[in-house]
Amino acid sequence: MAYETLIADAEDGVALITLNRPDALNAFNNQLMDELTAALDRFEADESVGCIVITGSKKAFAAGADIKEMRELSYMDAYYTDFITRNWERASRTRKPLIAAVSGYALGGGCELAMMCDFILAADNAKFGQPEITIGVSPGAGGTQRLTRFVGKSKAMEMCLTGRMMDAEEAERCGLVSRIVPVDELVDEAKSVAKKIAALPRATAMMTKEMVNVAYETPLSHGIMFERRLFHSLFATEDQKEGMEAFVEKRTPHFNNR
Ligand code: DAK
Repeated sequence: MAYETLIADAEDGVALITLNRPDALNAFNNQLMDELTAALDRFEADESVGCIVITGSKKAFAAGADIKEMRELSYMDAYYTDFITRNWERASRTRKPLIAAVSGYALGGGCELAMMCDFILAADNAKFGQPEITIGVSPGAGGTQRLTRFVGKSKAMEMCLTGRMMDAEEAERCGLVSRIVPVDELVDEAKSVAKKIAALPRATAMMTKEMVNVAYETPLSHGIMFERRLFHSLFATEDQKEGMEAFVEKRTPHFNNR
């Protein structure tokens, strides 16, 4: 598929999706969401890919949903067309590890998309925010829920109620991002982390991701039980045998993703 709003490539086990609507600071219109969905579908199906990175430009990861596209919508339009709901949760349903490499603005839907990824690497110029209230709406793609789980009620409430942006340092301090990287090194660093993940046993990575995600969705006791069951099942994989044998034999493991 030829893309017009993003660039998608894969090499060395890593897929890189670069959002590319520079004139609108990568704001999400229907076309971009369709193309992002298609790219994620494609890389999930591509056996050579073990990890996916989503990034934007230096100035903007994404400035949110396209305000120009949605400003005329009526309530009835939004409700009956299930406005931009159709493919919005696609990123959060990705089974392979998915990293957001964020430089510049990640606002509204941009912040929400980053939070749907498994973790966020932030450039030192990154700015996160849920400014929807300043244009008369609320976060609509999970921002009130995910931001609260990431940073706690007080900060999430302040950000959603005021639209204030937080910089990369504050985002790292409060656990929204895993770490900060100089802006010029962000994409290379994200690719290198992704390459490391892609070289590890695929099923183990996918199941580990499921386990961590379950921690967000269920009471702790259910999450622990879910983790236990999937942990047991990993003893059915060839890579578990290889990994542990290699450890005991003091050699490098050769995983085959089985
Ligand atoms: N939409 C459309 N165009 C945008 C845009 C946006 N979100 N953000 C920026 N642009 C455009 C600007 O209009 C401008 O275009 P021209 O005027 O040159 O034609 C160009 O990008 C450059 O922007 P600025 O001139 O404003 O650049 P500055 O450096 O001065 O400011 C800024 C950068 C990021 C601070 C500013 O552009 C800004 O505040 N942008 C809007 C941020 C925002 O309010 N975002 C939240 C949008 S609401 C849902 C799923 C998702 C959503 C809701 C529901 N469901 C699944 C139900 C999401 C909603 C949202 O994200």
